[in-house]
Amino acid sequence: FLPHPKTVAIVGCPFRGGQSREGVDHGPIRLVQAGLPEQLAELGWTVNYDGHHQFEEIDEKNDPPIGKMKNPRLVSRVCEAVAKVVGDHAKHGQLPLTLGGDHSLAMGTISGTLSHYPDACVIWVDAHADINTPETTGSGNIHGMPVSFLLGLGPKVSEFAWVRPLLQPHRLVYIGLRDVDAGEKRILKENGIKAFSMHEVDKWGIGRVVEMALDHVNPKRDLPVHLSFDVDALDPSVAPSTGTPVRGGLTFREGHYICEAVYETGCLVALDIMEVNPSLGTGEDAVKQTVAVGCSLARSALGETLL
Ligand code: B3U
Ligand code: MN
Ligand code: MN
Repeated sequence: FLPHPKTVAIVGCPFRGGQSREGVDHGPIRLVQAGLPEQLAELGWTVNYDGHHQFEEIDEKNDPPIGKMKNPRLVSRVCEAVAKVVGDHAKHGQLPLTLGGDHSLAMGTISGTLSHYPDACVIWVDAHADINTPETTGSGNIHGMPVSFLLGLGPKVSEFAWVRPLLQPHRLVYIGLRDVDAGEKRILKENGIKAFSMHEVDKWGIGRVVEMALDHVNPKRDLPVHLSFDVDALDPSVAPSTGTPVRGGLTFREGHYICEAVYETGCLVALDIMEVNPSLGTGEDAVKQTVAVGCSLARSALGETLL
């Protein structure tokens, strides 16, 4: 059985504690100001949006690193709260659309999805694998680690004990990778995790890649899908205003095709649009372009068609 939500619940998450650059906490407000709620209503969705999620503040001096992890208590508590909000929307039959904010938030959003749909699969669209453990991380930024927590890899960290490792490696697939750390490559191999890097996109084309990705995580197209889209998966010429742009990314159409094809399965139950940073990129045009792309990716995943 698969639910077919008619209501989208927008979860604005003005959060940047999973990385060090300022501005990504202003991503969600810009997406909303650009008219995303109205655009989704125009597509026929009932839109449940009552302002951004409010977070507890933890001062940096009260949140020293745990091992290499930066802002660990802040990230953990915010993600735990987001997991509850996303899980509650799912329980009420609504489709949570989380607007980031940095990608550490997906530790919360995917935990929330799995709390209600334990057999959900995850399509992670990103330039990065975000699968470092607290031991393999070079940067200490938790937005490079959420997947390892969801899979239960790496050492147990008591601050993150609330994260249930409910995601199984065969229920996860990546599209768009091109900046993966050596330790992450080892983790992907050791756990048999399927990933379509930009090499495979070039080789097979986006149509076959998405089909192969779905065949891997959802062969009968009967499992709920959580789509977690980091806008840095797109080429920096398409989405310049993001914290860690990497050249050689998805084109505008390739990014939208992924969203359209996932919508067509009828299996989508949750969506994240992450890492829009309106403080970055060269000028207001770059910001407007990135915000507009974030909105149109969301619309495509929620049923906007070209014809
Ligand atoms: N793998 C690096 C870089 C990175 C991950 N995610 C983003 N950047 N956005 C790290 O910090 O773990
Ligand atoms: Mn990411
Ligand atoms: Mn990324």
